[in-house]
Amino acid sequence: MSKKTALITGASSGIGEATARRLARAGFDLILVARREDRLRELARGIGAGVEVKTVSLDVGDRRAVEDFFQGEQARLANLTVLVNNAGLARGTEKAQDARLEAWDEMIDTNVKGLMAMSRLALPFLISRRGHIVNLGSVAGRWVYPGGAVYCASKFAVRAFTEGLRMDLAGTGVRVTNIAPGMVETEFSLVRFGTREQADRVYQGMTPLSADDIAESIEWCLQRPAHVDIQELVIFPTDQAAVGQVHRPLK
Ligand code: NDP
Ligand code: 8X3
Repeated sequence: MSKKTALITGASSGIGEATARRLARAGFDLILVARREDRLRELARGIGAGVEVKTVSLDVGDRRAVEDFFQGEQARLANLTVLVNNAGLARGTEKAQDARLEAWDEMIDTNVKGLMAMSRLALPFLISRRGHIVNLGSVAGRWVYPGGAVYCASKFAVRAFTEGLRMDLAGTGVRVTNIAPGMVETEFSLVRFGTREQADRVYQGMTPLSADDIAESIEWCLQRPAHVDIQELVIFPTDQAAVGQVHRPLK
């Protein structure tokens, strides 16, 4: 029987990287996507023998590049069973009236349009194998916070898209899951704020989730029997009672 292939976007860091390691151990061949291909290659080198790993330098927000990727990888995609739409980012926490439009474009292009294009183009393969799409939403896709208008809007869109996909795909056997984490210590805050000092302050005095906590949850969703679809998982660190309510006992 042919092996199953998982395509993971944003695999050069954080949750995507941890998910790649787990799915490799679970026996999937991998297609790993991100802009920093050197990081992907390093990750691929650390994954043991017996797993076929293809690394692809791709900006998921670049529609033409995404289309070219799908066009060029038809043979490898024939075994596509899992798409993990993880690539995403936040830029800044400025108030809307102070924000840069470029930052808004980057979040929408990556978190929303990129995720939608990847899903649309992967669907023919996933339908033929009764596959599974896992989207990285966020608690920011349920609760808005000050300075997060556009990042939150992007994650609300991910949740709506996930629910819509489930409806449109009813009867195909394809499962769709929205993973909605709270605070996970990855490069996310470094990308958002730009300095290590500001990034470290986000997690100071509390115990955040790790990338592998989320990867484990993703793997669990994939391992449910074919008749079980986890539509959404909301996962907070114990120290985060709600968006904006963080307990910092170690401070
Ligand atoms: P990281 O910054 O550690 O990882 C983000 C990944 O996305 C990187 O591999 C990056 O790779 C990739 N990426 C970003 N932009 C693009 C793009 N245009 N094209 C392709 N790849 C891209 O953050 P996380 O692991 O924390 O984030 C993963 C997902 O989880 C995101 O969607 C994020 O919104 C979500 N999330 C994160 C939370 C957190 O607290 N950390 C909480 C809730 C959700 P490269 O730069 O090489 O392209
Ligand atoms: C990332 C978590 O709380 O910074 O999605 O929005 S948060």
